[in-house]
Amino acid sequence: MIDRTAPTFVTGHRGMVGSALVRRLGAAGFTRILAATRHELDLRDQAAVDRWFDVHQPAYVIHAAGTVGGIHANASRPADFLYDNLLIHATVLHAACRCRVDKLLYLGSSCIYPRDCPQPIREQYLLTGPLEKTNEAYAIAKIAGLKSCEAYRRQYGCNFISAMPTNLYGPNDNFDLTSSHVLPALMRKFHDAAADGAAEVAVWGTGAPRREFLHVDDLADACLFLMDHSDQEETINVGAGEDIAIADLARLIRDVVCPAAHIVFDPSMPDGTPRKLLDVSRLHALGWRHRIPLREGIESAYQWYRSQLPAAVT
Ligand code: GFB
Repeated sequence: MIDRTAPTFVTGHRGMVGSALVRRLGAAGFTRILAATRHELDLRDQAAVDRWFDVHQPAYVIHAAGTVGGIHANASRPADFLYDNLLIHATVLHAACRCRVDKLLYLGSSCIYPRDCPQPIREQYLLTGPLEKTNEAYAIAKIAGLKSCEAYRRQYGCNFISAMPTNLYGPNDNFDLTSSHVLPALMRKFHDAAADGAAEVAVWGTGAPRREFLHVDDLADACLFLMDHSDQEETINVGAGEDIAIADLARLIRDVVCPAAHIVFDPSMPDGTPRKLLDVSRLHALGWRHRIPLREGIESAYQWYRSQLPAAVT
């Protein structure tokens, strides 16, 4: 187990993943969780990141920061996604190596795997085929980060490990309809439909693509588990092990949020990858499994969403 009293830096602590990590580490008794807002530290600035590491001397780093978004944000802002993420991963890994941190966990994304992978997707399928076009830029930056972890291990002996989470959801998700992922977007659309008395909710694409969803609290738990129990170079998929068609996800969210709404599909919007189900047998073999079933997770995420709204619109 890693030392609960050692300084532990969570990058991106205001985001959905970073904030879940801070909650999880706090519950596990970590006494020195380090964090920096975007305003305090621009992770794209190597000199600033080096200075920050010199001053704070983290023993551990969980690297959850990044410029992220759903299919539309990825497809419309590829330069930002590539630039920000290439830099953010490069600066943090380089500073962590320079400061000789004891261990770093790098978080990737299931979109790093080839678009038309056999399913479920095993870790060894990385770089065996072309990427999905809608998120190619983001995926390339994420692959560069993953390969950097391997390179720092080989050249400098750094204990950098990595995990590849599936699509995530939960508290502190992004609910902006142009930049969010599907689950928070649909939650908001159905909520707004209930509030406005609207009969129809538009679901992008055909509804046929399949996605796997993991509650972010499960991901945070898996991250702590890997920090405690894995030192291996090979990346590890983190998922729930089952997927669902977007049309069925829409029905599930409708049932929780606004059962009266009618779903209409908008085929002018992209479907993206047809299917993205991770093979999680490597993680299961280490002894970790997710706990939060999808419907229960959606119900609790919806409660959280409502708790954030002004009283008049909940
Ligand atoms: O979650 P999502 O934006 O990202 O979309 P990806 C998943 C599927 O849901 C796509 C459909 O087929 C969307 O067309 N969808 C239906 C919607 N209605 C909506 C809606 O209202 N909003 C959104 N956003 N989607 C992202 C990647 O891919 O997943 C990233 O772009 C990253 O790089 C992330 O990997 C986890 O699963 O397609």
